[in-house]
Amino acid sequence: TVNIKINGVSYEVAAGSTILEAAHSVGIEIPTLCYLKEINEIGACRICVVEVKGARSLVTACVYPVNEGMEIITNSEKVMASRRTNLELILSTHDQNCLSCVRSTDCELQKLCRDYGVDGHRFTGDKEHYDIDDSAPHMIRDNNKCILCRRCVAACKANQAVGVIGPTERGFATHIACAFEAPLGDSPCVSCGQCITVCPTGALTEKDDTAKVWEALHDPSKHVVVQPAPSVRATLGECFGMPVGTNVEGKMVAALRRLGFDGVFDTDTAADFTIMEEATEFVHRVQNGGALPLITSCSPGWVKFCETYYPDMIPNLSSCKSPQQMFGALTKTYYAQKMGLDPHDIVCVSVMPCTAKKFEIGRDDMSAAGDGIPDVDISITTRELGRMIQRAGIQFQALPDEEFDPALGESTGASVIFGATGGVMEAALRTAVELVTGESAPAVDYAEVRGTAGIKEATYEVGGLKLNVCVASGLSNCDQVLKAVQSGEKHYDFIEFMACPGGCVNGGGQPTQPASVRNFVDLRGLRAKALYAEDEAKAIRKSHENPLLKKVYADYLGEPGGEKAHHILHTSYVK
Ligand code: HC1
Repeated sequence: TVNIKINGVSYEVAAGSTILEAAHSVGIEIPTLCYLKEINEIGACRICVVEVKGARSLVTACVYPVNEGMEIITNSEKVMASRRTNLELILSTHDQNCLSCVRSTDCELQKLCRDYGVDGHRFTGDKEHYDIDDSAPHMIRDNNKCILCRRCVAACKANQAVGVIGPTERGFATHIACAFEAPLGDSPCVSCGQCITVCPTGALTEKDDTAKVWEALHDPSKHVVVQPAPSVRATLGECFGMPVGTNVEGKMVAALRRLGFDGVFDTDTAADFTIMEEATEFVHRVQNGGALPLITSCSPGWVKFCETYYPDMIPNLSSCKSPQQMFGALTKTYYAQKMGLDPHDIVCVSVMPCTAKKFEIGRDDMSAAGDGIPDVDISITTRELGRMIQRAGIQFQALPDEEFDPALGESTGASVIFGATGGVMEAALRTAVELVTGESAPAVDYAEVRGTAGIKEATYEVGGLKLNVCVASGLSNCDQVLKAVQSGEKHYDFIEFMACPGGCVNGGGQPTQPASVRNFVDLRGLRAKALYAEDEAKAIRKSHENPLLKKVYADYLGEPGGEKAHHILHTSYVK
């Protein structure tokens, strides 16, 4: 530790910490805009400036380390005036159409301007005008609201190893763009949306598909069903100010029912089918010499990454559709038949923590019912559902807890942990072990693949077989694992990859949290904890024991991995 003074008060703080971290540790918050811990430590926006006794000018707290005896002033007149001027300059080129901006009230620039009493009147003059880029299937870039913090650039390159955006031109004309000003939709972007979750303003947003959902709900000729993803129950409460890591499953169901959906179902149900099919596929490949390692295919950002950057690994991808798509496929086939509905009249809406799911619903080979009928019609993010509930005037926190409709709403503990990194692997192992041994295994916990580490490895003995497994989340970690596999340095039998760091709990469609929270709170860990708690509380924790799943296979699909199951629940990939 080192001894320092902040605003005249003495503190003992961790050696090696930055002024920002040291101040936070003693309860003093210093505002930031560009800083994102570990990936964007560039000290560029100069909102976090503070005075340090003896220093020649104001220093940036986000990157400046503390030293023994340092005296820091965080709120002097000079500091406040500097922050205010910087904000005024940023605002002078910012589109101030805040009233209907989707980030109004959770915009980090808006909050700072309010805190510092800054309006857009001091510096006026030229403004660049940028066309809105809506070419990608999942998001919109509005550079008129960009403040050049480069957080999106860092998320895309450092976390995701994709790097399709960067600063272009110089000085006043600087803006964030793809190479050669190509539209995002023409770039090798994988639609993960990590750039959106770190954007402090409304410059990057998901494509809002809520109007399509309202239209379907208002159309009496349509039977509209909804499926929220496993992780949405662990995050939706944040849209209504509830603490990070609150499981709001019951209130979410109640809200969906009050929005008017005809069937309130659960993607978790389909996740159990995914495990049944994927574990069957894995055991088949192990016993019959298929392509190994088998790699999971439920994260569409990862699938697109594989198709774009590692086409040689396509044979290793599981042919299973993701739970989102399996759910839609079952809705338009099994459920339509059971209910006597024409699949043309069913609208399947998914609520996902993910922006790549908007891209996934439009992929080829995603029509189990044929005749061009999509498995899933509309995919909205957790944030969009939050806005729908708000617009409908539903008092979320006051809702009672309700249960999913039974027709496609029964699930196990294995399925709910899909939403956290390692969850799909653990769920698959619970089933694969019993498929291999033919016996009921008493253990359901695979602790080695849990936790928020970017890369996890484990070896398990299963019925005389030694299985090496690996779990990675965040595409730069997936990239690292793939390089090791391709070079022969690592040998795995089964790999779980999730595009977003931490898995779906930290997906690109999840509620935005300001950097002041992101930098200091373990969002992924807290959200994942809510899912593991639900798993532990469930009476049935193995996918193959789901009674509804057994019934659907017996009455409709036939054998797991069989011909009909393959037709409805599996897909193919493109190079
Ligand atoms: Fe996910 Fe999945 S877990 S991909 O992370 O396999 O998005 O939550 O819905 O489809 O079930 C996301 C989450 C989600 C699918 C499942």
